[in-house]
Amino acid sequence: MNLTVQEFIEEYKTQFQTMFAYSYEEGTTEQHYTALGIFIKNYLSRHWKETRESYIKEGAKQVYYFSMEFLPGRQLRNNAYNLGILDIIKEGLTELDLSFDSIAEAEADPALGNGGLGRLASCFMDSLASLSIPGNGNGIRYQYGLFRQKFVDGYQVEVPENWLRNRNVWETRNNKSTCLVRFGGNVWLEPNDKGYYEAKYENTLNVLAVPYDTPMVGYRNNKVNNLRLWSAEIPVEEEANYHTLDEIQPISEITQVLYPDDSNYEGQLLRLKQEYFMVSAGVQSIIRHFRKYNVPRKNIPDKIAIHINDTHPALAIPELMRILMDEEHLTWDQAWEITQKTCSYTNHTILREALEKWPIDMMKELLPRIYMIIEEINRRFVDYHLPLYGERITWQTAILQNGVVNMAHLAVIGSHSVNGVAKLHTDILMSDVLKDFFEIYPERFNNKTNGITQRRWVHLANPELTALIDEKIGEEWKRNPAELKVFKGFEQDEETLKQVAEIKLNNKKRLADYIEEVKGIQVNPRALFDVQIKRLHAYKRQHLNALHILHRYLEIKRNPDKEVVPRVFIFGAKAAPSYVYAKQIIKVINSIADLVNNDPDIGDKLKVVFFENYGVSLAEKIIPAADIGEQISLASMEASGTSNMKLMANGALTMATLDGANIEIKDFVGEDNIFIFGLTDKEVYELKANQSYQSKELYETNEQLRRVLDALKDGTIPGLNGEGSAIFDSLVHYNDEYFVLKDFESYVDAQNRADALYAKPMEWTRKSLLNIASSAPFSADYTIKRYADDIWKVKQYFTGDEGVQPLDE
Ligand code: RUG
Repeated sequence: MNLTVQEFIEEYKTQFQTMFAYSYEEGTTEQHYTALGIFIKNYLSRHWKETRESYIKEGAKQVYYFSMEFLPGRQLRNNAYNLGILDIIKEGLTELDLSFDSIAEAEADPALGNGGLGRLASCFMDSLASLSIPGNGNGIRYQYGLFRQKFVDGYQVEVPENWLRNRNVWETRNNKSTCLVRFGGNVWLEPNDKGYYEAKYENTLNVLAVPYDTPMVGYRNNKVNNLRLWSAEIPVEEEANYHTLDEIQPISEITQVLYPDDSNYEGQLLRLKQEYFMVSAGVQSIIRHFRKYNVPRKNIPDKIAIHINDTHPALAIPELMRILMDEEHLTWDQAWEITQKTCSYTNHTILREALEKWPIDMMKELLPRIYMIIEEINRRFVDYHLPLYGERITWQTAILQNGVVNMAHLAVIGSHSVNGVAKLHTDILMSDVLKDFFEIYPERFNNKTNGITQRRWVHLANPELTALIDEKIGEEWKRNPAELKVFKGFEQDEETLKQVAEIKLNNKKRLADYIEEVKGIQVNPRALFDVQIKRLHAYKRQHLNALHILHRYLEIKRNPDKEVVPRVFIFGAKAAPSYVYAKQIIKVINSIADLVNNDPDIGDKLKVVFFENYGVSLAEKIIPAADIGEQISLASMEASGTSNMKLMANGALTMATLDGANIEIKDFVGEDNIFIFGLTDKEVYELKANQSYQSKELYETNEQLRRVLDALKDGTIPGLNGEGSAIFDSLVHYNDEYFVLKDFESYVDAQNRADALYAKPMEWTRKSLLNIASSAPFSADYTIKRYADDIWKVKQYFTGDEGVQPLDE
């Protein structure tokens, strides 16, 4: 299908008229977005159908990526680009006197995730399709995404995110593939005359799971995979039993809103309901699809891989057992062998509070049959391993302990593969968090460092840089990211360096305009743009960044004539609604922004910008304009990080602790091209073990630090209502859990090194170029290839020389 500009124009005009019954000239931007989205969806639908059919015909093994979160971002531009029709559409629209860019802005950005975990899932979807791998996403169609963040007087206020308000053009409701999911009631097993036990249910809450399918378009390879998001409804035959909104609530709430927090205990029951709903519908539909392959059930692991993204979908393990035993009538041993061979699990955090544990009573009541199965998995695990490893099996590894169901333990025991998301993180899993399991199942553990899709984060977010790379090294890097390293050859080429610097400046000018438009703050595009964009969490240490800004402010005030490298500090971060401390940090940073931005002594030397409602679309604007990417978590705490990868790929230099994937970034880009500071993971472990850290001592003995900390509570910062004191207390009186004060001096030191380098523009840009050219290893294409080869054992289905090529790292 080679679309020409003229064909596009004709088809688009007809399309518009058919949809809205008047001519395109009269359409609003929103209507044009809808018409264009439908046009693109129609255009790709043949590939969507053919991809599905060809995989069934070939008997291809399929991977199902189960995730409670997906953050796909806007899809119009991405889909048109991957289909290879973006330029044609842009040209056609220009001829019609329409602007593609404004139309694309009309798309809602689905906030169906909290942060890195959900965005990773979406990068993986893009790579699966682009690598011609049969891969499906399985998640929830939340009616409201993560809250929309507003600032009122510097405080975070949460507003519902109604992303479905206007029509979602990409989804297709698929009534043919609905399933029934049961909650609560009583369950018992009854022997029957066919020789097996039958599960009998009474008084259950029955929920209809309705799938909405969204195309996941591969890069120029005619492959379109499927993202299936489930929505909860009343089963049609039970509609007469429901009379009031209150009665409907237990069903409608299931897919109403994304649990707004991945680290607190609120809404537990609802969250558990959501998890089981997604998992049960997903596994049922997979087994139904498997039947099309016409092979014996023992071959399920040859045809299906189920991936559990964090523990949230770990109930896939007992649910698959339930279906195989209760509906397919296999024995426990047969079902268990299939389940373990089919399921694999990725851990994304070592934070204790984020490792899910459900009260046994809650699980028993909500999911009685699933609980019976978990109990039996646990019993068999303990009985087998107790004689081999002793009592620690009960205390360290059992699924059921202290009145809770430990989901990470369930996920490890029921999977054939367990991976972390960066080398250090996987090492910590093996040596600490899951160390007993590593002893029992060493062969299961492996590392899969995260990756990002360059298509969205470089090709589309940074078109000027992309065009420059194309011009210098050709276009091969787009299909085979390893080629990007050829760009290193230009590190001494003055002309290229000037071009890289100019592109960065253009991106910064665009961001500066946007800052002025949405925040009313004027910033100098020639200042150093210093960016920290990620969820707000104490371990990510946005407050360390804030202390450094305060330090700069006080220094400028003390010494107004000293020349400084001007900086713009840019933040984007949402705090979980119930996470008081994180919200206090937001308020403090906003108040510091008020102080700094309005002080006439400061001028261009320092500006602070905290964007509201950080998400994928905002990231696409910020990242290409960044000079520094802040990756300053306490060593050992950040599993991987992925904004570090996006920022480096766009030429930002990383300000980093030796944590998560920062370490691998340092290894690839070289120590001289990254700013490393702070404690190492080993030092953190030691300090914790010997309990020798006394933050108060640092406060008392380090004058520079004391001045900064005092500013939090002595009235220097306007508009605070105790938030500064709360942070002060946590750092000074409650011994600074995340070693902010301990790392402060070395952080300031690294920031000074950054200033010195920025004062030498060519040298800075050379390092920036080396970051861009060293970012290929963090392509999600490689990450996915490793998952495909090592864990899922799924193949790439090339049909020609199109698409992303077999990879050569
Ligand atoms: O915090 C981690 C990030 O370090 C990581 O890069 C990302 C993707 O692997 O996952 C994040 N994460 C962890 N999000 N939620 C959790 C815990 O549920």
